Amino acid sequence: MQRIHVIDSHTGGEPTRLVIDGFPDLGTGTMAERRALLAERHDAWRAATVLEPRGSDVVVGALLCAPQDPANAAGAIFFNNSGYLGMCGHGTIGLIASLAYLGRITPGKHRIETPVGTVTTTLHTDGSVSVRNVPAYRLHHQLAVDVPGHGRVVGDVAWGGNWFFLISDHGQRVASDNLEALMAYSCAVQQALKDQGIRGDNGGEIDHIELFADDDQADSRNYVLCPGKAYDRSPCGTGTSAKVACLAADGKLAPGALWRQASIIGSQFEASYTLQDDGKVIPTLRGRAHMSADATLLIEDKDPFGWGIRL
Ligand code: PYC
Repeated sequence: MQRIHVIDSHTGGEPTRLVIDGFPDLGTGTMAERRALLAERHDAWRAATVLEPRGSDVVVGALLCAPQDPANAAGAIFFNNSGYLGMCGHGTIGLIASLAYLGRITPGKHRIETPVGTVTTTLHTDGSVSVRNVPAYRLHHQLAVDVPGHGRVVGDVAWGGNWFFLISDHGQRVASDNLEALMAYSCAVQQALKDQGIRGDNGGEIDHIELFADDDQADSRNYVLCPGKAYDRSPCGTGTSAKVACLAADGKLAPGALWRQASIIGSQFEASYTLQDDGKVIPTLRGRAHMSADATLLIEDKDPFGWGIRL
C-alpha cells in the first residue's frame, strides 16, 4: 500500500491538492529539473493524485518541495490531469493557505521556488494571500488564427507563468450557463494554435485560452480553458497576470492601479503590477483559499485503477 498525504483547498472555487508527503525523492535540483524528473520517471504519482478515481479533471496538484535556497520557504511543482504547469496562481494561494493551516508559516512574506522562477507571497493577517508573480509580458498583439468552424479569431499571446491566448472579440456569451459552448469554442482555438504551430517563446505551447467579457462586479469576467479540457473556476492567477501585461502594453492600466478580475463563477482576484526596465511587468495577485480536506490517499497494490484512470 502506498500513502500520499495531501491537503486539499480551493481558491475561488478552483481546487489545489497539495502533496506534503509520499512522493518519490526528486533530489536537490532546481524546480524545473525536479519537474522534469517527476515527468520522466515518476509520472504515475501525478496520475494517481489528480486523475480519477481519487481526483478529477479540475484538480490541480502541487508537490511541496524543499527549496534549493534555504532562505526561501518552499518549492512547488504544479500538475494537472494532462501534465505539468509552469506557475500556478490559484495553486500558490492554496499552498500558502495550506502551510498556514498546518502551522508551518505565519503572516508575512514567504518566497516559493517554481519551475519558472521564484515568486514572493504575502500571507495577510486576514488570511488572504498576495502573490508577486514572475515577470509577465505580451509576445504578440492581435494575432489572427484560422479556427475551423469559427473562422478568423484574433487574440493576444502573453506569458504570465504559463502561455495564454487572450480573446476579447469572440462572439461568445461568457456566462456560467454557457459552459458547453465556451468549452467547444476554446478547445477549437487551442487545437488551431497547435495545428498551425503557433507557439510562445522557446517553443512553449500556448495551452491556456482566455475569453473576456464585461462584468457588473469587477473590471472584467473571464473564462479560462486549461490544458486537459478543464476550465478554471478561479480567475486564474497566471491568466490574470497575462491580462495585466496586455493592459499595461495597451496603456489601459497604470502601474499600481487595481484590476479586479472575476472568474466564470464570480470569484475574484485583485491584480496590479510594477514595470521593469525591460518592459515586462511584475504582476501581484491577491485572493483567498479555503481548506477542504486533510487526507491520506491510499494506493492498493492490487487496484487496477490505483494509478489513475488514463483514457
Ligand atoms: O491560477 O494560474 C492559475 C492556474 C493555472 C491553471 C489553473 N489555475
